[in-house]
Amino acid sequence: IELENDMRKGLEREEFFLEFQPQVSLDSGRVVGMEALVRWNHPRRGVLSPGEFIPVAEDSGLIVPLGEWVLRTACSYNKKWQDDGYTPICVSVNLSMRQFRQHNLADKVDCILQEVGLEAKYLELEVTESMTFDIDTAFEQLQRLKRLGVHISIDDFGTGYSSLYYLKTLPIDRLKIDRSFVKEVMLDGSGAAIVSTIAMMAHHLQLKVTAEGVENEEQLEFLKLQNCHEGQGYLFSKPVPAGLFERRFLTRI
Ligand code: G
Ligand code: G
Ligand code: MN
Ligand code: NA
Repeated sequence: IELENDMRKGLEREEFFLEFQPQVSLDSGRVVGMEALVRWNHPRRGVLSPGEFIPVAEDSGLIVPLGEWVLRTACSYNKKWQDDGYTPICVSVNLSMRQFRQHNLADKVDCILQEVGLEAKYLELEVTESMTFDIDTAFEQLQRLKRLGVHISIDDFGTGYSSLYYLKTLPIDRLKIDRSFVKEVMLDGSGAAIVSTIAMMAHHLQLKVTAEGVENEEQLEFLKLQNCHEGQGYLFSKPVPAGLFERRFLTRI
């Protein structure tokens, strides 16, 4: 409850900020995207990570205004960087279950894109498998978002429940292989088998594949051999504040 009240004030006082983690094309080595990750500079506790406050935000419903703030802010940075002459890249934003259940989500996303002036193709929304459990509702919601022109990815793929039927039916663009599988690719048979199977399946379904949690060169080489399109992880960079992301990863046209 205390954290909930702090969060309400924190939203007004602009205590939240974003970090960005680069998403790298495994073909070219270029940064082709970035994931926006929210942090909270709490006045007494210091910087909190999402694991420490997203659950509270979910339970209290504050995730809705916070999620809108994240979307608007992530889109604003992306638009500003385009206006400043950097090569355009796509920004990925995580959606929470509560946001995904809102009937007017697509309208809100559309409003934010209009307001900010960002083309929809430069925004990707990340949902988890658990959000697609009710397939009819998920289909409708994703369809509304797709009609705007934004991309959709399934985050932490492989850790939840998605039947192959879901993957075939839902209008999604990308699978992000959960980092727990990537971590194990060089250790034993199963991590490698799971990653290569997901990558192959994604290719057949014409979905893009991103490997999460890429931490070393051995993993990177394996992922390239499996034709993963993109990688994200500490090997390239941890999530960094906007200014540092701009200096380190954005390139001129
Ligand atoms: O940021 P970190 O690197 O600690 O991320 C931890 C978790 O928090 C991840 O699972 C990520 O998906 C989630 N997360 C980060 N930012 C957001 C956000 O803006 N909204 C939601 N719903 N989850 C987020
Ligand atoms: O669940 P989601 O994928 O949205 O969350 C991203 C989370 O993964 C963040 O907490 C981020 O800090 C973390 N992360 C990003 N790259 C790596 C990595 O290479 N290794 C590990 N262990 N965590 C990572
Ligand atoms: Mn994510
Ligand atoms: Na993930």
